[in-house]
Amino acid sequence: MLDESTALRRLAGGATRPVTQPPRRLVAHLDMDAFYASVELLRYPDLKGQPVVIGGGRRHQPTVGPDGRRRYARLRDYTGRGVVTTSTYEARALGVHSAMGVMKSAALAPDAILLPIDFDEYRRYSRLFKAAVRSVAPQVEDRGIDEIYIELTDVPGALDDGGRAIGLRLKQAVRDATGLSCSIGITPNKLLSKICSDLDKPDGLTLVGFDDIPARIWPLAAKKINGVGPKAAARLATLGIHTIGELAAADPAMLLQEFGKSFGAWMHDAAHGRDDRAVVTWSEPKSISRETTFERDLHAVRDRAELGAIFTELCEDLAGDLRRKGYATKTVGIKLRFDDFRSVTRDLTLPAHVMAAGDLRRAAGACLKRVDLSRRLRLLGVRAGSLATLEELVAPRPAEPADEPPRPAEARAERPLPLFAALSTDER
Ligand code: TTP
Ligand code: MG
Ligand code: MG
Repeated sequence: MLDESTALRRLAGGATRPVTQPPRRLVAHLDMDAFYASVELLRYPDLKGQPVVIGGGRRHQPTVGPDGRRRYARLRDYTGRGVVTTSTYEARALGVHSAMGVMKSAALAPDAILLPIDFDEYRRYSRLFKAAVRSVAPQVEDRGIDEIYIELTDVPGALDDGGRAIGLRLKQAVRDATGLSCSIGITPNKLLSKICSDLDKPDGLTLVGFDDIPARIWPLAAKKINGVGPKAAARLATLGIHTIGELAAADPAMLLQEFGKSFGAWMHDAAHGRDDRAVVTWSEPKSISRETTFERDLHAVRDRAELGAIFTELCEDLAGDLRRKGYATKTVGIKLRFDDFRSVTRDLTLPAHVMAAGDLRRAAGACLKRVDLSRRLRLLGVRAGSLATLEELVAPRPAEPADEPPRPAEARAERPLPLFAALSTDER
């Protein structure tokens, strides 16, 4: 935590620091364009150029008519509570945006096409584009399904032209591996690159150096800074601060007073394009979870079978996530949301790490027994916490000659370790 005099001293020093600094560092932020929608367009290329919304369920799967032509669901026919995950730029032009209710989007774009969400496919493409980037520049920080930071400083030649050549190579690598376009910002730090990847979407490449900050960054809305959320932006607006430039020019002492020492000082630095966070190439997830909102509210007794099937499927998906990422869990939790929007969570710590769907299902079921289920449910989620990597859990093996072939999984499964028991059950 910064004390006030240090914070002010830093700000005073910062305010007079010249903005012309040679780019000793280059960082890229890469974000895929209309990601889920673009992945869908790869399998339905006939939809290119049309307004398409991703937010449906299985019943919105396209069908093939007797004439051999594909039939798509239209927004106007939608009823339900789904939300738009994303949409093509053509749909966005009609006012549709992420997180909007599908029914609301139908009022804006009734003829737009609705496609079901297929997370597995988006995850597959996510892995593909990240691997393509790593083959060009290995220092990658994962920031979610469709975006990453890339440290370019040590990539040979990257600094020579402000990052243009490496930026073009990254875009080409992503396109070759996936057929998809992305937008990249390349600047001296993460903060500026995150802003810049969004400036020329889709298929953009935006290079900004410290010298360009007044012309390129200061005219933008303050909320374009990642970390200035809607609340802070609204508060800034009441102070007459709308743009990043106005924020940069604001009296630092006033920012500290209005927003507290650390957030106030951070906002001042951010408005001047200062950020020295490293690109973090590896981190352990704290937990992995899956959840689903039901098409209609379900009751624990009256809809027992349906609820049970969804519950089992969530545990199977979660087990798949754990297996793919190489983790086992010792704390299994559930999250429920009732028809009155009240949420509850329960968790259970197990005697040993598990990763099989059946084990997750049993533990989650035990959690469920501890909840009053008289109200109907809107949402159900399952969470795996206290994660450990499989390497961490493997007991030290007796020394083996180096040339002995690795033992098959079945042989290892004979060990009396709960983890291996879980592994073998899961693979059956
Ligand atoms: P974004 O990168 O925010 O959006 P996008 O890739 O669809 O479009 P853009 O070209 O503007 O980057 O999010 C990536 C994916 O995450 C998006 O395709 C769908 C999903 N998503 C949601 O499910 N809900 C949301 O509210 C948002 C913002 C995204
Ligand atoms: Mg995106
Ligand atoms: Mg994104």
